[in-house]
Formats: sequence, C-alpha cells, structure tokens
Amino acid sequence: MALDEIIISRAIIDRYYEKLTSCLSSDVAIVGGGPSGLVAGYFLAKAGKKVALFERKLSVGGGMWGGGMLFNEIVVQEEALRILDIFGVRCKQYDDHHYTADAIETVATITGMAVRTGLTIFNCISVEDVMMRQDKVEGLVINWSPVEMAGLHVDPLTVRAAYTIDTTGHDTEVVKVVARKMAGTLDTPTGGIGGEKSMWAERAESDTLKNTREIYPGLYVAGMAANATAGGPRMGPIFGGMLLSGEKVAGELIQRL
Ligand code: 48H
Repeated sequence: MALDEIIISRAIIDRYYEKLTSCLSSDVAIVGGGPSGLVAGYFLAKAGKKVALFERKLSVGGGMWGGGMLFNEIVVQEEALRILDIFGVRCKQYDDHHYTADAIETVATITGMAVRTGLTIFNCISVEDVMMRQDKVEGLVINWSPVEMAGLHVDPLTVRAAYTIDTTGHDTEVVKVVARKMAGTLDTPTGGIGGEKSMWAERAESDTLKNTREIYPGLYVAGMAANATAGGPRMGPIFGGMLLSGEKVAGELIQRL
C-alpha cells in the first residue's frame, strides 16, 4: 500500500472540480437543503434533470434534525406518508391523523437517496444574489459561507439555471434579493413579501401547497419559504407540507423543462 498525501489532495480537488464545473449550467438550482429542497432535488434528479442544491451550512437537513424543540421526532399527516414510503423512511402511527418518524433517519435517508439518484449537493456555499436577464432569474451568485461568516470582501462566482427554487425556509433569502433588486413585483397578493404569520398548523399545511409556485419569472418558492413569501402561517414541527411541497415544485418544473 502506497498512500500518497498529494494524490489524496489531487483526487479531492479533481473530483470537486468535476462536480462544480458540471453544475455551472443546470436545469434547476435549489437554494437551501431543508426537507422541501431535498425532496424537490430527488424528484427532479429522478426525472433525469440536471439539478444542483446549494446549502449554506456544513450539513443539509435544515430544520428537520431537531424535530420539535430538539425532541428529534417529526410528525407527518397521512397525505404525506407516501413520500416517506418512496424513500423507505419508517413511520409509526400515533393516532388516526398523526404519524411520527425519527428525524435523523428521515434527513439521512432522504439525503442519501437524493444524492444517489443524481442530485448534486454543494454544502458550505451561500447564495447571495441572482443572475438576471431582463426580468427573469437565470442563475445564482454564490460564495463560500465561511467567507460570508468572516465578512471578507471576496467577489462571488455565478452559476446558470433555467429555473431556481427558493427553499431557504423562514428567511426567504432569494425572494428577498429579487424583491429588493429586480424590476416588477412578485406574484403574491401584495406584490411583495407577505411575511410569515403565527402558528396555525392545519391552515399552514394546506397553504404551503397552494403557495408552492412560480412567484417571479424563473423563480419558484417551496416549503416554509412559500408561506413566508405569500403571508401564510407557520405550522411547527409537522413536516408533511414540506415534503409535499418539494414534490409539487419538482412536478411543475418537470412539466416545464
Ligand atoms: C444557501 C441557505 C441560504 C442561502 C438559507 O428551513 P429549512 O428546513 O427549509 P424547509 O422549508 O425545507 O423546511 C422548513 C422546516 O424545517 C421548518 O423550519 C418548519 C416546518 N418550521 C415550522 C415552524 O413553525 O417553525 O431549510 C432551509 C435551508 C437551511 O439549511 C439553511 O441553512 C439554508 O436553507 N439556507 N443556503 N444559501 N442564502 N439561506
């Protein structure tokens, strides 16, 4: 056995470079690796689309790891069980309407299957802006999150995508950039960002699906970001809406691409 540190370094650099250059242009760019983004990425990849997901943190999974208040179990409703079934995540029935799953199993299993199906995930990359052409979002402006965290003045790089999905959760980060910097209005009741409303789980879960759609040419919202953009309520640690929203946005984009 002749292990060579330089070959180890070269192997990592070469392989990462292959991934990054292959995603300089993609069908769909997803911003945020929470449950909705991961599920959207899985279905798009399964349909043969070129899809890259950018996640600011070291780990994907977003708000799912912590279940509710760090009790690492999630609740899903019956309508969403079929999504967990697709991934092979084990669920337990709690009563007629509520089912539970282990949060760690859910994140790990969905992530593993999405990547094996063809989703390329870039962790530790923050999306700080969009690339625009006339009044359409056509890509993303990205930078290392440690650069962002250190407040260093380092210019970003740009990737092209036919469509972008904002799955950044409560913060709606891509939508905020578009509302601030681009011409025209968002396709929301106010034309702007409605802002997230207080807890109402049942209403929020159905609103999440309704609000999952294109809100600016080239830009879709899904998951918590869909409600926070439209002005819908939050739902707490029930995750069926997030999973169904990821499936819905992928389905709409597969039709369009
Ligand atoms: C790169 C970014 C950027 C950026 C943010 O919050 P998430 O888990 O998103 P969803 O919508 O899939 O799931 C929401 C759910 O976790 C939740 O919070 C619920 C159901 N709350 C209900 C309630 O009442 O509180 O994940 C978003 C991800 C995170 O991992 C961020 O780090 C990442 O997006 N992110 N990545 N560039 N600019 N902004």
